[in-house]
Amino acid sequence: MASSEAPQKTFNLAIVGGGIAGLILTIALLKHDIPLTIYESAPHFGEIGAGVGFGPNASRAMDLISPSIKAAYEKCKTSNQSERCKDLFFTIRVGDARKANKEGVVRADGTKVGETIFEMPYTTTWSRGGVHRAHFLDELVKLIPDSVPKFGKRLVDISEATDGSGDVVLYFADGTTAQHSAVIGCDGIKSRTRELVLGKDDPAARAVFSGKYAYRGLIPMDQAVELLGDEEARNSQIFFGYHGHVLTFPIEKGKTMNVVAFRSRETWNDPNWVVRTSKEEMLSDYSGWGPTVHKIISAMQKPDIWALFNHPPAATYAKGRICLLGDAAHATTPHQGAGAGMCIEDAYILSSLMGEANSVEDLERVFKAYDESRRPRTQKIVKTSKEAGMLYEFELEGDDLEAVEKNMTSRMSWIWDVDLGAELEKAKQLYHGGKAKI
Ligand SMILES: Cc1cc2nc3c(=O)[nH]c(=O)nc-3n(C[C@H](O)[C@H](O)[C@H](O)COP(=O)(O)OP(=O)(O)OC[C@H]3O[C@@H](n4cnc5c(N)ncnc54)[C@H](O)[C@@H]3O)c2cc1C
Ligand SMILES: *[C@@H]1O[C@H](CO)[C@@H](O)[C@H](O)[C@H]1NC(C)=O
Ligand SMILES: *[C@@H]1O[C@H](CO)[C@@H](O)[C@H](O)[C@H]1NC(C)=O
Ligand SMILES: CC(=O)N[C@H]1CO[C@H](CO)[C@@H](O)[C@@H]1O
Repeated sequence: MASSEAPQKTFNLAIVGGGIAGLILTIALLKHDIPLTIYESAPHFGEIGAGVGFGPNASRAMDLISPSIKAAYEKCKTSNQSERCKDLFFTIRVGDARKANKEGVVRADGTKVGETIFEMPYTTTWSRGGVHRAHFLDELVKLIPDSVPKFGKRLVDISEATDGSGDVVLYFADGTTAQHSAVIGCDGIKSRTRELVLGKDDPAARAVFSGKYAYRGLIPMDQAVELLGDEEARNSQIFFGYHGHVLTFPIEKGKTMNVVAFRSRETWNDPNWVVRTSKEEMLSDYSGWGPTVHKIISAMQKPDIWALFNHPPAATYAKGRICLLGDAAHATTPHQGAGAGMCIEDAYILSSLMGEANSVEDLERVFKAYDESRRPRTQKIVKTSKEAGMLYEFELEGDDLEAVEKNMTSRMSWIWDVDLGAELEKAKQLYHGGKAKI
């Protein structure tokens, strides 16, 4: 896909990890004619069969990187809400019966458990919505030449080349090595690259339990409509409660209702972050909740528990010729639906800066400018996402529904309405040594 007129850069990059971040970054760098190789530990590219949602300006970022990414996204978009709800992020309800009085009423105006408290609109009409992860990844893979990825390559270490070039040497678990001008770690929440950038003893090197876990499951839409009615089943809902909240939204073009049911606990000791559970265990976790949530939980197929971890803030995303991007840099809880969106923004900014670089001497300056421009916004996502989870579970503003609504309706705009063009201008000024205007 590299155009033949532009001369290739004199440097050559290694990308570690071929998830959403690694693939989008690759497509973005190829647009700038930058030679690179992806090293992926798995035997092939792959994602899980769950949904992932993108906010309005994440789709704008795709368009800015490449219309073909945006096209892949539009092709895979699966969550179609009804005409009335198409501009709503979520409809908010109270799911926990312990919030209600004897009559089942949760608010002075007579609103009952399970009924709408408020609707949370998007603040812009840019394209947004969920995709099936595996389908989206498959579409991205089609945009990458076969010569770019190398599979079965688990990175274990990185060192500086001894030939005086300043290059990095990557060491893989299969005993092979590779030499590149620089490396970008897109190796996800359990990133080895992150350990190498921050140092193994840095407490920020590894993710920590966020205090919440989630049951994830699917319900065929016909059954969901039978249980909840058309309006509630086909549109995105959040049910708030004490130390728990439940999310439902349509996927697979409205054929399936996706459920993510969250609960809180202090610690997570199982070395596995995803464990099988039983329906009984799940139901007892929501005793005290209202009939709607019980119906949803009872109907979930094949429930898994996912422990939710996130990264403590890293002091930097770059060290010498190594740099972190996506979850490797800033893995977050999912409560603002913005983790994957941040990967795309990262890829846009880093690839555009790379496009300005002429030689290997420029690479460290690119990484520095990228780090400075992306770190504050992406670390704010991790922090506010954790707060959002607490807000939905009456742990931030308590169970004062007015305060909860006020907080919720004003917390997403800075994520959705970002002016990425202006962000890039600031990053370019940092790169070229000028003082960034805030
Ligand atoms: C429950 C849940 C729900 C979410 N929902 C949303 C949502 O609705 N919207 C949203 O925007 N975000 C969401 N997110 C966040 C989103 O899933 C992530 O931000 C995104 O998938 C991260 O992509 P990535 O490419 O950085 O990492 P990953 O997808 O983890 O990819 C890392 C890749 O690196 C490879 N790898 C790992 N280690 C090595 C190594 N040593 N050597 C070589 N290769 C290696 C892995 O095999 C993998 O392919 C959610 C997250 C969770 C947990
Ligand atoms: C979603 O799209 C499907 C297929 O295009 C359609 O059959 C269905 O009615 C749509 N659902 C809603 C709620 O608009
Ligand atoms: C929401 O709560 C967070 C955390 O307490 C706070 O920083 C923020 O200012 C609140 N927002 C509003 C609009 O109340
Ligand atoms: C509401 C909106 O569209 N916000 C921003 C989305 O991103 C574009 C481009 O970066 C901005 O111009 C918009 O202001």
